[in-house]
Amino acid sequence: MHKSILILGACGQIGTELTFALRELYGNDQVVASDIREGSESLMNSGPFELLDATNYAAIEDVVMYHEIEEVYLMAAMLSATAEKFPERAWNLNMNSLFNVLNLAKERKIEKVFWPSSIAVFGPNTPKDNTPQSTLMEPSTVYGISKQSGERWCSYYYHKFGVDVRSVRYPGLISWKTLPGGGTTDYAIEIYHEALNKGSYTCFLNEDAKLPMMFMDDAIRATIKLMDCNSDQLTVRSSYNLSAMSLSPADISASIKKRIPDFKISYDPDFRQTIAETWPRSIDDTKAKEDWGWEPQFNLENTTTEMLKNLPSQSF
Ligand code: AKB
Repeated sequence: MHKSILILGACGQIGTELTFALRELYGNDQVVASDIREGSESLMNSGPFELLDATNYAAIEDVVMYHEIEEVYLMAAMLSATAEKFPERAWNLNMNSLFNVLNLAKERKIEKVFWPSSIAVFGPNTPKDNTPQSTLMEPSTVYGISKQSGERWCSYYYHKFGVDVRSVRYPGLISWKTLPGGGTTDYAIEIYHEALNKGSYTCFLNEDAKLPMMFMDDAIRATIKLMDCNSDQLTVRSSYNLSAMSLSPADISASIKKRIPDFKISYDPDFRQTIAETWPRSIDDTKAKEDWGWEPQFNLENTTTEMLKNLPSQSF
């Protein structure tokens, strides 16, 4: 099927894998990767790439027009831990980039938008277990506030201007191809790296800090599936809850120990523990299942197998 796609933030943790997956599906030349910096050699060499600042409307518009783009995936964002250090920069990046793509769609220069939300939209007063799709949301982090505002704007642009914007609330994502940067759930990747490289890991969250998590392959599949379905299947235009597993550092450590018995973990929680305490432990994603047939494929055991099998071949 012919489809021309632009990915903003293509060199990040999700953007990299999404670019590869979409290029595999629609052809290398159909998927334009873009970022404010260059990415890995394999990403840069596998198809068109544009150096692009997602906060610059005119620059995005130029690229959209030049490549005759129909769909935009906006993956550029500042994540939870970094955003606490640079609140205004985080707000500017996370909100202005979203307005840019929503306005391009409103002006009918593009047809469809994907924008990622996060479990960070929930806050300390949200029910923590099996968190419903619609519930009390009072995010207490800079990142969470930007994501919740973003959800409201997506819904507004859909209802007011007919903009076809689609979104999921990603849990923490575990991946081996690209390192994450600046998130509260990054420990779940660092732990595998250090298990292989050092045999031990000091975790910045408490051992029992349970959070919703997902293997990257599932997240990419969910993203593409949501973007592929008919618009009239979708009843949620803010963002869909999405769930796969609920994990604490102790759970991941136990799973690693089954394969690396000498692995040792210690705990030295920092400010990210405070962030984690405001997020849900588990998520109810019934709506995503009902509306567009979402079903995860990875649990902790096959995630650990994939991570320990693939990480040694990766050089960062
Ligand atoms: C983060 O930890 O900030 C992200 C997220 C859950 O959105 N991984």
